[in-house]
Amino acid sequence: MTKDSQYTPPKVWKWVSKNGGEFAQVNRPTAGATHEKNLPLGKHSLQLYSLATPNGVKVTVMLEELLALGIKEAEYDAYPIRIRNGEQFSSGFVQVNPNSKIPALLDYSTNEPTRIFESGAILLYLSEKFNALIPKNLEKRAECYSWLFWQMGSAPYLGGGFGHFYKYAPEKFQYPIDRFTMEVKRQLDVLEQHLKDNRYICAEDYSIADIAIWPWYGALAMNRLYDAAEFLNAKSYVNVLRWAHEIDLRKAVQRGRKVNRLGGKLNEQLHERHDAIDFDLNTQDKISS
Ligand SMILES: N[C@@H](CCC(=O)N[C@@H](CS)C(=O)NCC(=O)O)C(=O)O
Repeated sequence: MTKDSQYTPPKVWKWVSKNGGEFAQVNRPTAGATHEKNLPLGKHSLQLYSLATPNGVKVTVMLEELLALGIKEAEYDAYPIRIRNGEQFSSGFVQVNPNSKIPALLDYSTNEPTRIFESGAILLYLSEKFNALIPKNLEKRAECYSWLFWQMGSAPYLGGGFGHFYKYAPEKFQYPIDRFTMEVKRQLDVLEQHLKDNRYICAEDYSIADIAIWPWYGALAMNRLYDAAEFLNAKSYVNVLRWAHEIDLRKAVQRGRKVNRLGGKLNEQLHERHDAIDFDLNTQDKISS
């Protein structure tokens, strides 16, 4: 970084909304609703408001995995929230998640509708509600919690740090790219060393820890995130890749990845999901207004 590009922070920071960044239209320093709009409501007990980003995919994969286990109560309606259009700031969405981030879930099967936000909380809630995809034994469960929370703590370095400065920032700066690349490679190595001796994250059983970590680090290693696999020398993380490819073959994962996906190949998009049969229908019919 040259001396000319150095920034001297003012005494009090002021919001410059047009900073040239990809998300400058929606990012803002205040919380709460910007406009009145109710959320759509479908026929199932579980109502998901999300998008097929890594955090969103965790939840749709989880629900598809529960359905694949034969748990019919996990049927759900999933509606896309267009975060680039600011839909996360509607009054309806803010009531479900005051933090205005996808994914957010409403469960109408409880006495009063239960709201759950934060993808990790949603995975835990669903695994406990249906007693599935989480180890039964407490010690193994503890290991699963540790990796789940490891993911929740590490993803902001990967997404908000590395992904932001490597892919989305209006200019490329070496300092933040070096800082976050170092951390992301360290995290990949944590996984690499762990997966050398373990088939899945919590040893022998596929669990919510895999479901949380795969859409981030699995996608990164398979070059589906930030187009950064070569830059990160992802091929050197052979056990992460072995694990990522194994999970990628799961039918429920393939279904979950499509739900609320608004871009990319048409046959990989299912804008709204209300029934299993929706996967077989023309996705154009599912485009919501
Ligand atoms: N810790 C949250 C993070 C969720 C998150 O960052 N969601 C992003 C998409 S992946 C979002 O909604 N961004 C909209 C915004 O920042 O306004 C979780 O895991 O649920």
